Amino acid sequence: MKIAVMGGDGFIGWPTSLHLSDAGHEVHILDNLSRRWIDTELGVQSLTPMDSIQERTRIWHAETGRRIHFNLIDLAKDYELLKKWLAEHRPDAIVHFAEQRAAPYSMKSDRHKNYTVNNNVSATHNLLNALVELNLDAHLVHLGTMGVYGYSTVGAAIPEGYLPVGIETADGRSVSQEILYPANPGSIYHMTKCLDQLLFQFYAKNDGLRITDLHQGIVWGTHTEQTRRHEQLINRFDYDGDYGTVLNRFLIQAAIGYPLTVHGTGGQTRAFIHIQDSVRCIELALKNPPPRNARVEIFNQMTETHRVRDLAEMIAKMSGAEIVRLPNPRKEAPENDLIVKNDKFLDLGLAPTTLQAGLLSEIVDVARKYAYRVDRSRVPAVSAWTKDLATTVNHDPEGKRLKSVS
Ligand code: USQ
Repeated sequence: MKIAVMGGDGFIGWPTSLHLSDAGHEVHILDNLSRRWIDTELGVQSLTPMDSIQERTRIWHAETGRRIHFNLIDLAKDYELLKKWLAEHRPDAIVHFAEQRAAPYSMKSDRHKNYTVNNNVSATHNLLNALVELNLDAHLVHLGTMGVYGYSTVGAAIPEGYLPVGIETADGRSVSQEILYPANPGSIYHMTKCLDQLLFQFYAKNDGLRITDLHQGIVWGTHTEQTRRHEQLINRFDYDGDYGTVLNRFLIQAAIGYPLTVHGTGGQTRAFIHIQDSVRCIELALKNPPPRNARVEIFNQMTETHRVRDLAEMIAKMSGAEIVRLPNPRKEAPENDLIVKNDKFLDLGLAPTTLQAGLLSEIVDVARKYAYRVDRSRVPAVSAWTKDLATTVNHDPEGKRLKSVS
């Protein structure tokens, strides 16, 4: 297949591009390199040293003889350029990662809220709009999030996108219907993925576009089969308070002798998936497109659920790290249960990579190797969801704040 990977320079976009190229597909990355600019804005860098996208693709070609093409295009701002590229290349499928993906970054300030909404919603809409305009029947696979469902305890499993409901009609009959599971976003970032869902519903219904939305959990790990092949193919690895995600952060913290930063009681339960499974799921979704004029296909892309404090305890036991409970900068339920259905990927043959000591210590080893690149003052998460919370989350990185709550 000829596949366009929108956002192919990012944390999942890059290993996905390698995985698909390795499987024999013709891969074209479209990316505006915004993630690299955000690093500059925040004054942080990936724990792992990352080469330019051009250098990465050059190394991949030298190693494997396969080419990954790179195009500097901003989906949100360069609609005409995007349309021109799609008209010229007419890909069979498109994987869409080209969105700002960090909840804390999206909540940093009014400017970051605007940026996240404008960027994410415009990128998705421009893409859909161009597909219709060009009469291009490319299967669109979008990276959504488990966060569209919210994490409230309802005592029943979260279905894969659609919820069967019974409705009583005005004349007293009972009718049943399947509706999109009620959206319940916990951040501006998560809200943009809820808006994406509505755009997909409309374009599938109105124009018959073939769309798959992957509701992914928190990704952990750094290497995939392909990124291991050469030092310069290494994936990015975020540890800072905005872009680092919980399990990877705990592992890096353990490696550099920093207390594990549990927010609140650590009673938050979340869905997780290893990055190797993430790229496999994307390939499985690409191989199984919905027919034209069908409803949007939705998969829950996760393999297990864990409570934040259990993860911290497991890593503390494994590494001897200390745990601290910090005031939570987020407005979220302090404790929740989470049961999620993920039968569709299992039925398609996904064999989940679960949290095992081997893989966890591999990540600690990567973190130790590059520990000299860590700026410890960027570890605490200080982006607060409300002004009230901002006053409790002070900007005293590492020192007094950590000690006072331990
Ligand atoms: N947390 C801590 N300590 C930390 C960091 C986080 O206790 O040092 C807690 C947070 O308060 C939260 C939970 O861990 O309760 C998860 O936070 P996270 O930063 O790992 O994940 P989140 O902000 O939800 O976002 C990440 C990705 C996002 C993806 C989402 C999937 O950045 O792109 O969509 O995971 S999900 O969480 O299932 O919605």
